[in-house]
Amino acid sequence: MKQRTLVLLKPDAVNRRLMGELIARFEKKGLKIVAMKMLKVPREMAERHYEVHRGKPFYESLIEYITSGPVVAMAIEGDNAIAVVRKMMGKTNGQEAEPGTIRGDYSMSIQNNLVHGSDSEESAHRELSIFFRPEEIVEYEMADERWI
Ligand code: 3AN
Repeated sequence: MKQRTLVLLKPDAVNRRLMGELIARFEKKGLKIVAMKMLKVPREMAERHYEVHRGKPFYESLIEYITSGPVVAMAIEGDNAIAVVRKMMGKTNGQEAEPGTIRGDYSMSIQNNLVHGSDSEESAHRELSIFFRPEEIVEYEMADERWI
């Protein structure tokens, strides 16, 4: 089933100069980037994005982290894209994430774990609408689509 998901390359990914490597992983997997922008997330937007975590002990620190520097937001499309991206990200805690996953290969932290990917269709829909206006999502066909 074709799905769209929101992926964020978080401030640690940008500051560690890992943007290109991480974007390349999603491209090489055969996923399709249909929107992409760099921005500094305003506090109000971060609070909306992380509203399910409000009240948790790590909430304030999470908001501080995600607003601490630029992020890259992407809408990524593909067959079962939500689960595929989550699998590529690995477990939340970088120390437990399997090698071969993004967090398993590049993160030692539970908070500074480089990427965000929506965890359900409902969150994907909600989160995409926080970061992108509908007209910012680009409909196009990849030349190699039938090989993927
Ligand atoms: P995931 O990003 O793996 O879906 P969530 O949705 O449970 O993880 O948590 C959202 C973000 O909150 C994580 N990416 C991480 O940055 C941060 N986080 C989650 N759990 C903790 C924790 N126990 N301590 C600090 N930060 C956390």
